Amino acid sequence: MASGTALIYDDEMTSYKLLWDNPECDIEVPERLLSSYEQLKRYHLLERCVHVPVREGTEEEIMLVHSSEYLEVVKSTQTMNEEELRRVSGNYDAVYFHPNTYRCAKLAVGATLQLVDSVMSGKVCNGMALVRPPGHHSQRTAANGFCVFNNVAIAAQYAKRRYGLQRILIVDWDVHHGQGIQYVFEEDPSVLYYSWHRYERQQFWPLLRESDYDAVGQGKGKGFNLNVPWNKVGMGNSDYLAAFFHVLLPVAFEFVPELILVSSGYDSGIGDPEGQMNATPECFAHLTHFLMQLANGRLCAVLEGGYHLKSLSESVCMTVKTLLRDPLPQISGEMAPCLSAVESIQNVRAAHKPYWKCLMYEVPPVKTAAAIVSKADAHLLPISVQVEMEMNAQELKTLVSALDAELVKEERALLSLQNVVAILDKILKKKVCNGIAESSLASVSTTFALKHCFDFGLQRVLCIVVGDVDLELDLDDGKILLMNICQKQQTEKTNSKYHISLNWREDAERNNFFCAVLGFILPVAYSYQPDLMIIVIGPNRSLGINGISLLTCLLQGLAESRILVVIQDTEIKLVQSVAKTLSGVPAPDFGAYAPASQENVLEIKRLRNQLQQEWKMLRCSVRDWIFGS
Ligand code: TWS
Ligand code: ZN
Repeated sequence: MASGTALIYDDEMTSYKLLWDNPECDIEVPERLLSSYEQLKRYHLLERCVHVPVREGTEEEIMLVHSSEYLEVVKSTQTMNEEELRRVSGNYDAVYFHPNTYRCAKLAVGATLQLVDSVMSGKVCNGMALVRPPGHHSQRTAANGFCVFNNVAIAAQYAKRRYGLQRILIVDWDVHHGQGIQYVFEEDPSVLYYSWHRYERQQFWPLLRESDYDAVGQGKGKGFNLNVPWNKVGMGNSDYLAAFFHVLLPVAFEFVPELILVSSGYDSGIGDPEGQMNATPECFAHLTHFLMQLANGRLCAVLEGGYHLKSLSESVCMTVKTLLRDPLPQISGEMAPCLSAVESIQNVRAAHKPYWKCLMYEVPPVKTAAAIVSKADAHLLPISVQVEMEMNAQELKTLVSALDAELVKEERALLSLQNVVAILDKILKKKVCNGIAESSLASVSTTFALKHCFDFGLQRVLCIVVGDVDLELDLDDGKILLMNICQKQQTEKTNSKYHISLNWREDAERNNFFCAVLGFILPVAYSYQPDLMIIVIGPNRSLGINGISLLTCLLQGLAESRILVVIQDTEIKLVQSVAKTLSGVPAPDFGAYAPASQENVLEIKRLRNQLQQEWKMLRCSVRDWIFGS
């Protein structure tokens, strides 16, 4: 087995910088390379490495990932004046060009490929390339986030071509999501991409939905994209180690990579102004050490971000020192991952469960989500319930306008949708099983939710309305079965197969709702076989909290337990009880059995007679059976 560590660096890559005032870009400075290189010298690590010269990446190599049109754009910046450079830079997000950028970007690609060649040829076992510009954000036709050519993505394509590799692992420990790498290999099962990143529920740059844990890859590449989104800042050594132990390493050992490429950004380290994380330089030694146990030790680390010069250079040294097989430093801090980290880890594991044996017999995903008006009440819900933020306003508008152009214009209506859409979306995408949403206008939000369901491709939705909520629905096609449980006799409406009114008056003395649920609602619901259920609780409800909980409890046998409960009037006791039931706690105690009132019994009898032709599970006598069929 090869030994030795390559170090690839050329000070020509410090020859470009930001030429104008732009606070968004002024952190990406030549000193990042200089200080890292100086620190390697100071620790006498440099002299222990094999020095490999850089070269330019060729156009053919760059075009393994990028389009020729984009290559021409970058090439054209060589001869531009400042004004032209500013204009081109402005076409991209968080990017600046300098006349030397093109040359350096080619050197960064070439340095990365030199490293791959050194490792693959057996000249060395592993190594690091200190390069600028970084690469992981850049895309087929776009520069992005200081990145011009995608050094690591090009290296993976190159290694596949040149060395016939079938499995490459890319570990992106930079604090930003390398969406550029994700896009290149999304459908490619031969490249496993792992990234953790500051995400904060999509509030952190690059603000992408596809940075979340449920982006698992596409087509043949499903299962080969691992995103660990950090929803809080301040993640430290134990959080990073936990993500390695419980997500990356089990999957990586099952994947059996032939080569590891590390998108080695150190803005995930302590002190970095971008990352705001807490991992100490020693942590990178441990991360490196774990990865060295895979792929026969064939590991290529390629610099990405890192803006706190001291933290950056110390962490670079820790990485190189470990590659050189020095003993590992002690890792500091209490060894306990924080709750937010564990939550992210659990979510990635659940999302990847279908694709990896090591995750298969594991953690159930979060079952219940709640979106409530008063966030201060969140602590009153069972701890297993995931409390959602309201949906991002822009995302909501986009979603709503696609289905209902009029609705978007009404601020109040739109607001009432926020919670409902956020939870429904989670249920439809199977991120959670069921959920509760408070909504100020249950009629508007339920009507919209139903539209959204059918747009998503559902066939049958059972909608049970308790209280006064007017839904404007077309109920002829059987895609919705609407059951209205109300107090007042609705004289003008007669029951039809898909629109049923159940007049029910709860008796304060006796809990007798069993009679309605067992004798009517469940048999009809089971006959219908819905693929989602929506329970809407409006004003003037004729059912108490216990009755609503019982209903919710027993309906969980249908639609794979997919239930959305929409509650109009903020009522924490009700939310609490329903949340308990949805998360699996048995129905509340009803006290001693009491038979239903005469009035209620007659109502159920009337409905059964009326509808048993249509809903055959209502039959419970031979007479029903013979005369009904
Ligand atoms: C780093 C892109 C703030 C928050 C998020 C400087 C202002 C600023 C610039 C763009 C940026 C930064 C990377 C990529 C990177 C921000 C800023 C993004 N950007 N990628 O304080 O390192 O790996
Ligand atoms: Zn970064």
